Amino acid sequence: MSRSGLNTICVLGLGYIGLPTASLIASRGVQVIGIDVKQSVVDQINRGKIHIVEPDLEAVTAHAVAQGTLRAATAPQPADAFVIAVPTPFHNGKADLAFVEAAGRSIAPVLKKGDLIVLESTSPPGTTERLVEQIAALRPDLKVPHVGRTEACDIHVAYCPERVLPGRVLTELLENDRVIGGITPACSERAIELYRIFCKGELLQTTARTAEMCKLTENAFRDVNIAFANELSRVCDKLDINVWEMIRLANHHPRVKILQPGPGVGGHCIAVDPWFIVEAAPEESRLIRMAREVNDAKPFLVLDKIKAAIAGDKAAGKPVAVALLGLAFKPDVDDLRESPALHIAEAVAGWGEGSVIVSEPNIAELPECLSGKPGVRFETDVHRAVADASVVVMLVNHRPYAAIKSDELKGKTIVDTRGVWS
Ligand code: SAJ
Repeated sequence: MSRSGLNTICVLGLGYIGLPTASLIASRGVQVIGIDVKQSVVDQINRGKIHIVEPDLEAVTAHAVAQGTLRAATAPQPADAFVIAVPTPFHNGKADLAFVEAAGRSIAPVLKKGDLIVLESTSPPGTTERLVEQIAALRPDLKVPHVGRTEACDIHVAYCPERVLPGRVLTELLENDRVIGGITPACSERAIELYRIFCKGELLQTTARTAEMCKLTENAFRDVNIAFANELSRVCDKLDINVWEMIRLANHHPRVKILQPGPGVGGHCIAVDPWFIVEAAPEESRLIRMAREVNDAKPFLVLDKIKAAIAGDKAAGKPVAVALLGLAFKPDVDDLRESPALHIAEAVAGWGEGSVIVSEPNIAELPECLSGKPGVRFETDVHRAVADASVVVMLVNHRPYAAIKSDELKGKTIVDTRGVWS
């Protein structure tokens, strides 16, 4: 029995956030039911196995399943708290909240007086308030909370965004501070009791709307800062200045901390979340939109450089062979989602110019969009990839590429999008 009275927690959505959250709460001895619409995911978790790549997660999940505090199912069951961690994709300029709505519909029948609902999915401001309206319509017998009112309610509802970095999810779930935005202050306090079960960071209380905007702002902040670095790389190219050296020097100023230019911004968060702000307030978010555009344009600039390098080799009568180093969306992960490097590789493979040697140390085989393409070869030996190429393109500075010596690059045309050899 936990002191908070939160004895059974139902976590909806067992993906990159829901599964680690469910496993961590269960590891504290609290009963957790993880819900996922995919039967295969549910079966796998009930066997103590996981379907995503995240350091240490399988051990924590397996232990929780073995000690009987974590089990998975396909439909919500009565619980004291419901944590919604389902995807909120962005399609054609609009946030798609269908999964949040489906989660609301699925928990409504099992809700009882005293329950807590927490939304964690990245959402446009106002989504948690709409979730309350949905619950109120489906369960008129329950007194729901209202913004700005303080009377006692039958259920509590709050928004608490996740802010963990893929690859460090368990550590960051434990240690990061959390922003907890209740529909009312009483809702925030109830949600704080839930996060106290496993979170060592500060639990910062605010409104649901502010917490929703705060999550979007964190990722838009990073996007705008990366766009600044990417814009500087264009400016410096034009003015024949080494952007990496220039940024290194500028960062010696005590109040300047410029991020690193790259081939573009990937992943399923930073390249997406700023659009939620632009959708909600298009006239007022010019800088945020512009940053997205600057970052989205970056892969095309890299492609122009690769094209020029190939043309140079052809003019010199050399047979064309392009080595593309890295496909993931950032260093030392296997995640190819929204990866600018992958988009670049697909485009180069589509040109049909000589041979294309693709290296990605974190995956076992080429993704479908590249495998079997004429002239494309997957090369697991980093040194051979470089040796066989006339043009070497550094797309993702994975750790194994540090073994490439400058001698190996002699006589080759280099396109370095990460400043590794610049
Ligand atoms: N990138 C650059 N230059 C840089 C830093 C990053 O080009 O100087 C690129 C990366 O190569 C990558 C993209 O940006 O393509 C995003 O990578 P990231 O490491 O900045 O962030 P993510 O997407 O792995 O995780 C982010 C984090 N948000 C912030 O740092 C504000 C994480 O804390 C969030 O929890 C996560 O988004 C999320 O789920 O929203």
